[in-house]
Amino acid sequence: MPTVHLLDYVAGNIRSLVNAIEKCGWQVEWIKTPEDVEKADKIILPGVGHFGHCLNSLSSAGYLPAIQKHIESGKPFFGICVGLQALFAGSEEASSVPGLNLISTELKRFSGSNKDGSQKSVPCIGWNDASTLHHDRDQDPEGEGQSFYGLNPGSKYYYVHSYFAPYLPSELEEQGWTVATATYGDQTYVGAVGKGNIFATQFHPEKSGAAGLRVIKSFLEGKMWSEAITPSTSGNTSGVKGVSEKSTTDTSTNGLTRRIIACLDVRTNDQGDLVVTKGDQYDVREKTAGSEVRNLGKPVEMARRYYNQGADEVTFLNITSFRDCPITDLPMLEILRRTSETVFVPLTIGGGIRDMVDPVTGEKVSALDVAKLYFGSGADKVSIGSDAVVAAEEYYSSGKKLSGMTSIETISAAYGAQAVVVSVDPKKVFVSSIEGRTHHTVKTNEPDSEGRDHVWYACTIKGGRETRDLDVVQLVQAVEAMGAGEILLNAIDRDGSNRGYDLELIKMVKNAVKIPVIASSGAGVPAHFEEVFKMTKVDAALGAGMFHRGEYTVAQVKDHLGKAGLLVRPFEE
Ligand code: 1PR
Repeated sequence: MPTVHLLDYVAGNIRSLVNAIEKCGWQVEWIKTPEDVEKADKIILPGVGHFGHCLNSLSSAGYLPAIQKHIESGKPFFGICVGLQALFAGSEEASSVPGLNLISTELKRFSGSNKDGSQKSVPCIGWNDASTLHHDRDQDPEGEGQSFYGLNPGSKYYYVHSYFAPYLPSELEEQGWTVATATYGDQTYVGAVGKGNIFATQFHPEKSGAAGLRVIKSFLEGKMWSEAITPSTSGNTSGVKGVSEKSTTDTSTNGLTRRIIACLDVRTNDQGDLVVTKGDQYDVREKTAGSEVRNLGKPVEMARRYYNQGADEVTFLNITSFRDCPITDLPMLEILRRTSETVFVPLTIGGGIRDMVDPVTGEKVSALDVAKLYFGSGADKVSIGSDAVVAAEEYYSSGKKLSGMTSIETISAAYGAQAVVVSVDPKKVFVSSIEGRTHHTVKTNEPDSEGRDHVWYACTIKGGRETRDLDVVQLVQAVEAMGAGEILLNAIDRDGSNRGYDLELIKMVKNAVKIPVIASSGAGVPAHFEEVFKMTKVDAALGAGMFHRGEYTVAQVKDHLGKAGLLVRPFEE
């Protein structure tokens, strides 16, 4: 097998990149010292998290001059995400830290609002283009009707970032660069860029399904230009093919596709096997004699099935994680390792991300160490539930002081906000009026049997087993301040009900934060996804039971959305 060298200098969360490279028929060798850079032929520099942290780590370990030399010698270089940003002069994220300055532009932070006053979530998380090719044909006659490193105009790629390299027309082309752009709201930026032996993408090709694997393969095989291809789409072709034409009417997404997430609640059943289960209002036991844990299938197989149906992300929640277990036996590690071998879209893992004491060794293990294990096994994001509620309570009782020690803060500082999801399990509390309420309370269109027509949403911990005196708005605002990058918004009253999402809850939370919000709980038919996207400004929608029970596929949901004029990612093989 041919070899490519990978420089994993800080984060260690690049298992899926290794898997993607291996899927393309190459093997990975690690760069462990700057001297290794000299010996390498092709280098990939993945980057994650904070620009300053990445560049400083590279610099203090002596890698920057080695990379510079590698590039100057004409050997192939591929930078991914912060690996692309490293090519630029610097970034607003850390203004005193210089980049490699191969491109003199400074990276900027996305603004949360567009010039027309419409809003956009930051970080930008989702699928976008890298297709509009800008290329100076006088300098380099190639490129006419050709694909640049396998990039395809019909394809979508997975981006997750708060900072971007602004695209300034013709500036880069005049210097011989070829640029593929993406647009988020009113800001057009560099999605991919290349010149000679250098290539870099802001998006994550290893997380961009078949479209991304094509890009990695093109780099590995040294195919800067190749015949443009019409990607083969299958399974969910009908609606999805029609989507691109209709999608022009879907203008409220800031350019991203409507993100559909398949969620697998996982726990050990009474026989000791890890199974995918699904509750009704979080009760996962059958209503028959024996009240067994509902067993809907095997986690790895099901994740693969949803990937093949076109799911844009897969989330695993270990729902009995409040029980301590030895760190080396964390049940989801193996599931992640195996899933990330064949599933090339983002994987989130939730359950048990908190400081803990190993029940066998008695050793203290920090939330960051737990998260590290998951990232090292193939997770892209970790989702924090109970621990976030406790941290938010402490945040308010200390007069909104950040301790810097919470799981959210420590993981966000090391891996970036985009890697930290907070999973919220709110429960409705009915009250007669807004008067005298200290909690964020709204009027509801669905009063309870006693006619009370106002509600607030109480946060719960331990999978809904304990209700706290903290409302959902307080929680999401606190975790946003701590550095969470996304909210996974469940609703215990809707969970497993097939009645559709709780739109009142979603609107309330969306209005309270700038970070992306994922709607969850209640999806029973594809029209519920259409409803939540059309009636709220939610960033993504998650489904579980309707997929697990085989009532609908992810592809059918996307077909439905496409026919309803909403922009979805075409599934490619
Ligand atoms: O508190 O950090 O250890 O995390 C525990 C995680 O496990 C939390 O994210 C919590 O939401 C989840 N959890 C705990 N108990 C349950 C349970 O069901 N008994 N599941 C549970 C939460 C909710 C959704 C579900 C949607 C969609 N599951 O993820 O998939 O409601 O369902 P639907 O489409 O079928 O309606 P920690």
